[in-house]
Amino acid sequence: MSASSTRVLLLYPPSRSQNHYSCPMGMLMLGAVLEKAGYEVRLVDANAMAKRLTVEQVVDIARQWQPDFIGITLVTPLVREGYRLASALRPLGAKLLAGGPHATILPEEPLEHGFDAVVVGEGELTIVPALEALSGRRPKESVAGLVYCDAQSEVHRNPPPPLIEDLDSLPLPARHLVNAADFGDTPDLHAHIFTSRGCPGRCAYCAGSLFGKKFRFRSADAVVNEMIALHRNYGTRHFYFVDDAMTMDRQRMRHICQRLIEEKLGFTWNMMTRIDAVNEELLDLVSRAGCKQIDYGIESGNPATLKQIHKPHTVEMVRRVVPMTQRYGIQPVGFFIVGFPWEDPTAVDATLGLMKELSPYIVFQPAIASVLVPFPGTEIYERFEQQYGLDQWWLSDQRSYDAPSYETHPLYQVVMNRMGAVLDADFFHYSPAMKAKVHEFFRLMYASNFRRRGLAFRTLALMALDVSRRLHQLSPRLERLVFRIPLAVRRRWTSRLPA
Ligand code: B12
Ligand code: SF4
Repeated sequence: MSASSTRVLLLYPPSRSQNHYSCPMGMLMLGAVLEKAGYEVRLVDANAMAKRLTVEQVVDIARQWQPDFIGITLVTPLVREGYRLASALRPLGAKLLAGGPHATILPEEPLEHGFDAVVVGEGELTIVPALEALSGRRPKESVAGLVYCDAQSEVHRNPPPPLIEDLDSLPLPARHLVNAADFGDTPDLHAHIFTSRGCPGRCAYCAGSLFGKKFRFRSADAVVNEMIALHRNYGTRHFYFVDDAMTMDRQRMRHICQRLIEEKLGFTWNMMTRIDAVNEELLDLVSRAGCKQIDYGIESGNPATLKQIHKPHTVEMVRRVVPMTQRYGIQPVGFFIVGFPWEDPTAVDATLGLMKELSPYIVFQPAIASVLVPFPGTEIYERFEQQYGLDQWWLSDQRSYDAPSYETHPLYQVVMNRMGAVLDADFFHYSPAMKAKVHEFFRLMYASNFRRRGLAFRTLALMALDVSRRLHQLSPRLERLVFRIPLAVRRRWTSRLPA
């Protein structure tokens, strides 16, 4: 089987909660590497905003295209869908390869769920040798990072591949493989850029072992050149850097900014970074270079919790950095987590207190992981696995979670993002008082964020959420009855929106 006649389908499994307005970067990187090696590649993201696909629809696409190999990205929240997809694809006869964060943390697991092999860690250097090994053109034991079963069903785990030191040597993401219409043709379609990998942090809840502890980065010139090319090819003017902590190397960050300023490119951009990885001089510079938003993982207002989860910042640093960010014309966005197993409602009050203080400056970002999720491979998981029976929760019906939907959850839980789902999973057996505190935490986020949308909207929206919660406590059926008409109108309205 030569590479030129070989078809590879790369898939991202379906989910109710993910709504992608751009194609996942990992698929674009692997697509580029495979094309360069002569393979025919197709990318299917089942969560593409304007073409959300079910497992059955993905299988239909595969049946029609008849790939020789299918590569599936596995992230923990979607691993059950990933395995369901693998079983449904199995009869088509293509070899199935898994990769991504979950596959890296638990590489043996996908082999028990229909995959032929697993690639651990960064995929760019491994995917081509892995496909060659799966088609019998090279010995499997020669591929670093490959995990597979032999004919006797014995699992072999080759040594991990070395981290890619020279990130500039990687090809640019294969953005031409993306069908813009699937993602709603938004201006953000080609806005994502990765500029670095790895984080030296050791946050107790973070499943970030994929790219290692060493901070590696692309050169400033490679980054700015990619921005210019994206502007030229797709008209992108606003960019999102997907790095975990973009500013870890200040010298490189200065070079990126200096070029953006000197060449007067007029681009704007958002990034994520750590509270301890910025200072006044840097904020001034990034602001002049077009930075419009910085996402910070603040996580807690409780000094004892910050210490226990090994956050490198203090509450005092947060109090200084957040308003300072806003002073430089950059919107600070904050991620918080509540529900650590050692926290009681009083401990959460410390976080609520900090959030109230910050609310004039910050936009809060509610997310699934805003209520602690014990991801495998994290310190939290290791510490509390026994005590809370967490073993393989991601495979269980009771503890799996996805976004609540209007069919299954009350209005207030659906609107308040994913809170309902993680509370349903009840990883840490919260008391009713703790659940009420978690509700207060989400309500505070929404009340603060709604302020930007005007008094009338804020008052009505908060009233609807409070009524929904009260009614649901009295009787879930009553809540459903009261909100049936407004929800039906909403459904009708959203179904009229263009696909
Ligand atoms: C951007 C991002 C998102 C975006 C995705 C948007 C999009 N269009 O892709 C959004 C905001 C939607 C998102 C959501 C969530 N995310 Co997220 N996200 C990221 C982030 C910051 C960057 C991803 C990225 O682009 N990386 C760069 C590319 C190049 O790397 P990659 O995708 O991992 O791919 C490489 C390898 O994994 C491998 N690979 C990947 N797929 C495959 C497939 C095959 C066949 C092979 C061989 C190899 C391979 O090769 C690739 C190239 O080296 C990562 C952190 C990180 N630094 O990676 C977290 C991360 C992936 N997210 C994570 C989590 C937990 C979430 C959320 C649950 C959190 C939340 N906030 O609620 C939700 C998931 C919701 C759900 N129901 O699934 C975790 C996953 C942990 C885990 N155990 O699975 C990560 C690792 C963050 C962390 N440190 O904990 N996320
Ligand atoms: S700083 Fe961010 S990426 Fe680094 S370990 Fe902590 S949570 Fe993970």
